[in-house]
Order: sequence, then structure tokens, then C-alpha cells
Amino acid sequence: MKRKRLGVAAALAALASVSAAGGASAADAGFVAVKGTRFVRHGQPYYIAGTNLWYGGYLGAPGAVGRRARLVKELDRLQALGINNVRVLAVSEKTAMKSAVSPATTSAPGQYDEQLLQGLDFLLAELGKRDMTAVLYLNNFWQWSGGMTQYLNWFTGSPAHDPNVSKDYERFMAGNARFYTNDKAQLEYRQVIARIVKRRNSVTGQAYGDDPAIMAWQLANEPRPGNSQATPAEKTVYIKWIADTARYIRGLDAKHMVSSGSEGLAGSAQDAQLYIDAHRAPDIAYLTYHLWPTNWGWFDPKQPATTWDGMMDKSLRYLNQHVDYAKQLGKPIVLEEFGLNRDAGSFDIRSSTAVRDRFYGAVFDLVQQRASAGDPVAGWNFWAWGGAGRAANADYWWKPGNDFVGDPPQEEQGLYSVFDSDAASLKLIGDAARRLHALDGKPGAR
Ligand code: IFL
Repeated sequence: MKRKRLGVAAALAALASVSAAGGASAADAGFVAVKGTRFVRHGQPYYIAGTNLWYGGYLGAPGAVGRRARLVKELDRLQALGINNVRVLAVSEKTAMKSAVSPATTSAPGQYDEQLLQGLDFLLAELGKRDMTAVLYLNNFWQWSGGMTQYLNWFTGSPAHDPNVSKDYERFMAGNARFYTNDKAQLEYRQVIARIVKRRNSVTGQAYGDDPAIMAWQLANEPRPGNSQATPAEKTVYIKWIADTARYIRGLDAKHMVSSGSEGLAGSAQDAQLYIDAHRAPDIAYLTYHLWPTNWGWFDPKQPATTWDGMMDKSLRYLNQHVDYAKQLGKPIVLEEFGLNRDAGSFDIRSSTAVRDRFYGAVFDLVQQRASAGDPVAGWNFWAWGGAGRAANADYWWKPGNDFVGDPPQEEQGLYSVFDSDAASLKLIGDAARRLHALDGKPGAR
């Protein structure tokens, strides 16, 4: 059959028009939805005590890449801890860049790795059995899964530079923002989104769009408008990209919530108005934010005594500020990433985690306090679950075939992962999850 060729702009417009056709109500039983400034499920308040499990779909794959028995064990362990939500990488792009995961769900534009996608199917089926939910992100600002950088590699013809080689993140971030205005990249991204959102699960037979185990679609991991000096024009483009992409996803699937994946101020060139405007979009159901004290230079794990107090002041202020932005917008907010190093910055699983545990404790307390006070706090996902995974190499860098842990391949395995042997951390997380779930179904706590 001879197909009429559409120009890129016309094809994008045709894809966008799908969004005009709304689907079923978001309040369908079993789907997590927003009511006022809360999440609700089955008509009851729903709080997220969650973790990041970016590699969940990889573990679920059949064949050589997957580790299904491990995944089942990890989910059992998480469920026993009181974890009810996992944040997962749904899409990856094959890249030649250093320190990126392989294989990838998209091996080239329009070419998908069915085995890896079946991994996501398996993960969702297992989550459903445990009454757990997932946030699935559909892209990545960072190159460790290919992400926006790889789209630019595909469609600009000039290879983006790899920040893991140059260490020049400012240059990298400025360059990556070209993703939002590259028509061909946007068209491909939307086609990938449609492919995933409209997928039928090969394990359960259920359409993804009908699966309550999916809590929300997410535009990307940590999208940002550019670098710390993002221009007003870049900010405008970014706000529009968030609103348009969220509308597009909701047009394909109106039963699920959509969120941005933003880090908050740190991923918004420290511009509060930008962060608020980006999350004002009607199809963005809730706000997201992340807290990374060491990455942001607030903390030196080798000098905890002298850097702890300043770090905690800044962290608590950051947390409170974002809850206040959510209040201003009248939407819930999820702290969907936070983490700190093991003691003295060690990657060794045998090293202690006293400082990190103290930090986790303070974060849990603050979130709990604000949720109990009736503020629009929907919960947390700590970064990240390493579980039974173990670093195989003396330099702690992942190589294909090694275990996956919470730290993706652009960072040392052990940097921020919580392992199944971190007894004190697990106790703390379990207690915090229980406290948060105690708010479920308690109107008095609102
Ligand atoms: O691994 C990082 C990940 O890309 C992210 N935020 C911070 C993590 C730790 O540096 O999304």
C-alpha cells in the first residue's frame, strides 16, 4: 500500500489531535486519582511510601537480560516493608555513550526490543498481584538510558557530547534542551509514548490504559529547561512542552495521571515561577520534586561534622518550599527522589550508613509532619532500591551482564543504593512507611 507521506509538522499535529478525544473517567475504581489536594484510590486517601526501581522492567524481561526470580523476591521484600509504589524507567534508547545501560527498549527510531517490553509487562503483572503501583517515565534528561541526548544523536546528525567524559554538565544541559524544539525528535518521542501507553500486556492480556497498577505516566526523568542559565525563551519552550506532552498522553489515556518528573527548583534554574508555571498545566495531576544534597554541593560525606547542619537547613527549607508551591497550585506533591551517600562516601556494601539514616529520618519526619497537618503531601520514593543486587567490579562501575542496583550505570554501584543487607535503613524505611499508611483512610489527618 502506498502511504501518503506527512511532513513532520503535519504528523505532529495529527498526533496531537488524538488528545482532543478524552477517554474514561480518572475516578474509575482502582485507579489512583487526585481529589482536591490528595491522591485517592478506591475512594480512600492514598499515600505513597515508595522507592525508585529504574531497572524493574529489565529484571522482568524473559531471556538472558531478565532476572525474574530476583524481581519477584525484590517485590516481596518491598511489599513486606510497606512499600506500595515503584518509580520505573519504561523506555530507554540505545546509545554509544559511555556509562549508559544496554540493551535498550528502543534500539533505533521505530525499532523496539519486544523482550524488554515484555519485562515491563511482567513487572506490572507482579505489581498488580501485590496491590502495588508504578510511576513509569517515558524519557530521561540524563544520558544513562540514552534519553533526550540519544534522540538528538539520532536526529541532529551531530553527536551530543557525553558529560560522563567531559564532566561539563552545564554545556551538556544547554545542549540537551534542543530536544524540546527538534520536530523529528518530538515526533519520534510521541510515537514511542503511543506505543507504550497503548500497549497490551502480554502476561495479563490487559491494555496498559486499563491497568490500575500504573499510577501515573511521567514525561521524563528530571526534565529541565536547559542549564543553570536557561534563557526566558528556553523556559517558555519547556513550559509549553510539559503542557502539550501531558495533554497528548491524557488524550491517549484519560484514566491515568500524568506528572512531569521535575526535580523542583534545582531542575528549574532556581526559578520558582518557572516551576510553578510548569506544574500549572491542567493535564499535570501533581507536582514532583527531588532532593540531592551531595550532588548540589550542600554536603561532603567525608566532612559530615562540618557540613551536616548547613545541609539539613537547606534540605528542610527545600522540602518546605516545595510543599508550599503545591499548596499555592492546589495540587498534591510527591518527593519522588532523595538520597545520601553511605558513611564517608564509601560504595562498599559493608560500610555503615549512620549519616544517611539520620538524613532519611529527618526527611521522613518532615514529610509526615506536613502530611499530618493537612498539607498536599502525597508521599515519597527514596532513591534507590538496590535490594539483592551487588557490585561485581572493584571500581564499582556497572558493565553489561552485571547485576542492576539502584545506581544507574553513570554512577558507582553503591553510591546511593539501599541494599537488602542495610538492616538499619530498612527498619527506618519500614517504620516511615507504616506511619504514612496510618494516614490512609483517616479523614482527621487531612
Ligand atoms: O542517578 C541519578 C539519577 O539520574 C536521577 N537523580 C539523581 C540520581 C543520583 O545522582 O534521576
